[in-house]
Amino acid sequence: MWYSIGQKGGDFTTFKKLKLIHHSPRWSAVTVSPAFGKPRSAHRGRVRSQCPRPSANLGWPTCSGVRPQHHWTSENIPGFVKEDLPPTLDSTSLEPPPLFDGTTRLYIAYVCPFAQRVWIARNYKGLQDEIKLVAIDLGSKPTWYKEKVYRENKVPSLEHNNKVIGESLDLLQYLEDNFEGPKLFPNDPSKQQFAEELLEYTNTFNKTMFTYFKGDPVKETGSAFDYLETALNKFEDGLFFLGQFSLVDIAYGPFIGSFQLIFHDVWKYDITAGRPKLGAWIEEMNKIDAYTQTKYDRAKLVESYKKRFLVVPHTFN
Ligand SMILES: N[C@@H](CCC(=O)N[C@@H](CS)C(=O)NCC(=O)O)C(=O)O
Repeated sequence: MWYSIGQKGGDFTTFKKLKLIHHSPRWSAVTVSPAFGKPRSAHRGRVRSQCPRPSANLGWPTCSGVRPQHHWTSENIPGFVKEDLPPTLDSTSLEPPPLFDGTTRLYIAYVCPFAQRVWIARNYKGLQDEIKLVAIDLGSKPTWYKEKVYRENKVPSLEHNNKVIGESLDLLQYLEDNFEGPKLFPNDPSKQQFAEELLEYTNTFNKTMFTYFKGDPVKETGSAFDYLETALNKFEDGLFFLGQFSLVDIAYGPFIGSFQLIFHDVWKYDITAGRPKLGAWIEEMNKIDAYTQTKYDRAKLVESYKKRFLVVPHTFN
């Protein structure tokens, strides 16, 4: 029932896989670099304990079933420090990191919103020591990335348990299933259902934006932002899409954050005007260190979007 004809590629494909994760205990649909053997079930990774460590139990209900009302910020994580980010590796980097040496690595590009999704989840779950970042220059990739790490040659990808997997939405779920930390997917079935709807919409949302950047974006994208405004009205127990912070916020955060800047800088348009819920959501997101620490330099981001979407025809996915 998840294989609708006529919708292929991008995040929709990813979303179908996400559904499988939730409904099949034998799910094995993660993207695995063919260079490194047959796809294997994500659940064969490290077995997550039923009760995350107490200090991490600040997200979705886990053992207690009681939903905490706060999320991680630098104020409530003892000893929380800003991470020193690794340098970006480009084509002058001749050797990959020591692959499959037992280290878990998240390959990202600082400018990439898809990679940012997974990076945020890794930060929020407090996995900075457990998952090392490797930053790639998308404009001048090291040749070893495609040859030895991830044949798709895209970011993000995650090296874990002797395999490399990709697709940002799959990876959000993979972190949820295989690592400790605050839960990012709700237990409440009505929230789960809405989460699925919103995750499915991410692809449409992003495509709408990228398509109309070259037209009249303020006019043409209004309904997509209105969709989000309506969605943010659904649950009243918090300012996030499902009330409490979840992987839905992570899926949208990097994109909405970037679009807000681009609309402001290029078209002098405030995407939150007349959309109070969206404004409040952005404000709330900006209180979450796990997210703000992944934000790219504003001027460079705008420049990169202008180059990529406003001058030459694009292929983002
Ligand atoms: N559907 C993928 C999309 C990933 C993607 O398109 N990443 C871009 C960077 S933002 C990429 O690596 N593109 C290849 C390139 O630029 O050479 C996901 O959700 O992870």
